[in-house]
Amino acid sequence: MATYKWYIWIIQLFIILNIQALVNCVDRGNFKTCDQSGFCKRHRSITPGHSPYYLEMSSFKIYETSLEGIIVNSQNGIQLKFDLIVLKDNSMRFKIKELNTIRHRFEAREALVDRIEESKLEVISQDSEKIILTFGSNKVILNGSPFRIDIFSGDQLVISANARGLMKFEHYRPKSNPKPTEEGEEQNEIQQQQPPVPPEEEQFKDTLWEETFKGHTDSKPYGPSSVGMDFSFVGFKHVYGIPEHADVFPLRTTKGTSDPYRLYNLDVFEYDLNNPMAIYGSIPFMVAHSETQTVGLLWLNAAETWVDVEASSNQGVVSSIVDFVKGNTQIPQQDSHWISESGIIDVFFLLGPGPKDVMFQYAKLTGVTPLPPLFSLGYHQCRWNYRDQDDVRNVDAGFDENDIPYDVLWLDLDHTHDRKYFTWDPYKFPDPIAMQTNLTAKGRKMVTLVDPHIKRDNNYYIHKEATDRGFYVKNKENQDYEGWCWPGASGYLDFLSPEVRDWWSSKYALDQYQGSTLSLYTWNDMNEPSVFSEPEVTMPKDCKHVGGWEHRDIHNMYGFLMVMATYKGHLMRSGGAQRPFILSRSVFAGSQRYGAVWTGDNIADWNHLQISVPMILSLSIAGMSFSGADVGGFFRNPTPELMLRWYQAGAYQPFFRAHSHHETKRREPWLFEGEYRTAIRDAIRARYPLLPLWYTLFYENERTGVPPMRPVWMEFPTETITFDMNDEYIIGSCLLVRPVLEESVVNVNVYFPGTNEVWYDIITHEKYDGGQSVSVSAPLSKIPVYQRGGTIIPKKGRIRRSSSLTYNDPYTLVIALDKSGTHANGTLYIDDFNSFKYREGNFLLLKFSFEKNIISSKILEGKFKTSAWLEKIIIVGLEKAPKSIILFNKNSKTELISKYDENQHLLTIRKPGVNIGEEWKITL
Ligand code: NBV
Repeated sequence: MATYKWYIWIIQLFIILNIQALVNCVDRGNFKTCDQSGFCKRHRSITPGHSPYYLEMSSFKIYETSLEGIIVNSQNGIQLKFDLIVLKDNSMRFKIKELNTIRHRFEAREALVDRIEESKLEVISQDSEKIILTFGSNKVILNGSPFRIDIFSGDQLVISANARGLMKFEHYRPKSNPKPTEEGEEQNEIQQQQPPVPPEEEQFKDTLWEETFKGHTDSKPYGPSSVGMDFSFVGFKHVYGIPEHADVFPLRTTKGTSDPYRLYNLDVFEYDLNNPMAIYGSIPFMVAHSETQTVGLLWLNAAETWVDVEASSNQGVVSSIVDFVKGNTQIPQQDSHWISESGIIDVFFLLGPGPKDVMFQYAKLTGVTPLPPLFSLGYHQCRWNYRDQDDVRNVDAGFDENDIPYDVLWLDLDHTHDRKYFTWDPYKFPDPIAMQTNLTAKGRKMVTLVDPHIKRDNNYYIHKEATDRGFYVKNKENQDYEGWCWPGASGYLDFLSPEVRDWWSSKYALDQYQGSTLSLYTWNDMNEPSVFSEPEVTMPKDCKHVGGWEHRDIHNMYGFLMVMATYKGHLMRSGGAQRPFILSRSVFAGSQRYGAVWTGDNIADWNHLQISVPMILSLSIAGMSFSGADVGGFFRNPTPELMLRWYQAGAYQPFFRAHSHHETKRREPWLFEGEYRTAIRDAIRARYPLLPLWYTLFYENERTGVPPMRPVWMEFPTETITFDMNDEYIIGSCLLVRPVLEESVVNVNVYFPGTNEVWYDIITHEKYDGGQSVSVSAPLSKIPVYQRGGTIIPKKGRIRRSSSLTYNDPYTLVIALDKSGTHANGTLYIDDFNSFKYREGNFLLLKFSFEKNIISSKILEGKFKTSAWLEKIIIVGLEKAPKSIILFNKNSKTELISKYDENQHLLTIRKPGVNIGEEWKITL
């Protein structure tokens, strides 16, 4: 205890001095390498090709949608239960856990949606060597000895499990010299049933039952419990995903070159770039993509996980199978090796075949981002911290004075009374309701920060209730765990407990959270969880959660569970009437069901701006479709040029929020000089006309799982040139974005995908043929964004103070004609922008098309009354001016006025004047 106090004192000093703002980058030595992590080292040292695991072929039972059997470890005789389940939508799952165990293993069920539909399988042959089964057009070969699973999409082998024989399942076992535990667990009895520690683990025995890192000892009362397996993606040169890492989009080879990618939610501020270190979120989902096939793999495990990736040389074990099947030696392959500290082996294979199919399949398992309220797609203004109500009033007024729209003002940590969440500093924020009302009068909202660490102050109602009701995570001695965070000594709520989650949800009720209104939304920060006083700045793994689970088992889900409860709290406080908006720093598979994520404490430098694009893409393809990075960079002061370029990039990314550390210079958008100030203002304003597009895309995302911000290959799956891209992406299927991410650059290379496509600059309407790279001019005022020919984008031309004030504003349709100049189509989704009534059919999904000189609008689905009308249609790429333009609607016929620009091939049809919710037709 004495050492602990001393340590805390040092930490306090560290905070007071704010050392983090002075150092240049993260101190890597504070975070474990694979070598310093016993289980990672044990798995990584396995020699490929000698798997001791075999399937007990006589053990198999086959059911309609699943089969089960036994896997045996020939080295120690340990038996494992194997379940294979075929799922609807071209997917399949298998699970492996101990058959007889002395301790249950955690399964991350909460990450999945409630009901996962299964589908029929057919066993086509079974003998003493293998079982062959099919589902849909897929085939699976279960190889008996050694245990291996080969999965074919059609005739093509796409994934092979344990082909390299790296599977390892560390069964629970008693200590050879068991120390009595405080609960007096049944270890002695168990000891008699269990075999001794296998000889191959001898060399690692020092880290099996205890591990020390930086002077902190993990007591590991249950000993080694890790699981691991290899998966080869056959026929693939590219794999993506497993966020969150500050790295490029296509995953690199780690084997032999660096540590594996680490998935362990950690508070790593000022993170280093281009490396596999863990940061705030962990989504164990990988996507492999080639010109002909896309597949996905979800490794459902909430414990610390490491993933090795290796582009295979074709000499591996799998190549022999491929050669056999294909008669081909030149098939590329990406090998991956997944290693988790505890839990079961629970793997989902998503067989595409296309990238959007994989997104849909992943959504079927882990859910989707529910359609966000419109305001949350607008611009967000944040700073650590807006000091007091006057500050808030001035910042808010600054937007109006400078004619800049914004939707949400954010209050960080210091709005609270002594860092007690759900309270307000009585001096700085004496009247929070009036402050929020001032914002809502302009349609704006507010967000406050609520962290998971609770100040241990007996006069604080949250702490008192949490203590009295036993709601805190316990330490290894079964006492309330105490860690050090912003408020000083803190307790950490046990969000694994449904009872704690319900209680937490209730705290967001308007009568509980004093000073809150329905326009106040929530930011859950520090929920990895971050604990300043502990190794790796997080909770010790031997802490205990409800049900006897160790923190080790659930670590990567802690933030997910917190946000789950916050989301429910927001739903409840409005009686289910309003859509919640929650931002979380820590994420896990399935977090998308509860809100948005941002990439944490980045730095105001060009490299961090560059990495934000692949980081957001990685999150996007792993379900977190509502993601963004702190615009401007959190730490340090951006140059005006960097600030501007970051605003320009952020305006075309899903979550658009500027944020900064309290020690940086104030940087509200109007605080920059001259052309920077104008261009920053223009960048924020550029977001607003496109909100109808973003909103429509998020609606589609809720239905299909396809993210609004997409890698170019998701739209152009066969264009190999796009597979390595880190600086270009597509919004929906229609807007190609190549933000300027480099200093002093006034030209950028844009690759225009699709040999049969044309692209139009959204400002100049200049036309570019697809299938080529072009150096385009990008002076400070320019954001290189291009509309794809053949698409129709709905916009709203009037920029008001916030998006809520534009609900009934008129629309403009921008029709960019395809290469033949004859076709285009697009969709628009409309509802009340804030409630869940759309789920009862109160919405409109419209389809616009341009076919051979007829423009039309059709209601695809839904019913909704809007007073918004269509004020303009712009047609880009029209070869000549039409002789007449006639509108047909509701039995009437009207000639419309237009203007044709010969140089730009641009036709503007003025005031069609129809209600946007009606069906109509215009002939040219
Ligand atoms: O609450 C203060 C900050 C917050 O502004 C930032 O966005 C979070 O990522 N928070 C981290 C805690 C401290 C950062 C040094």
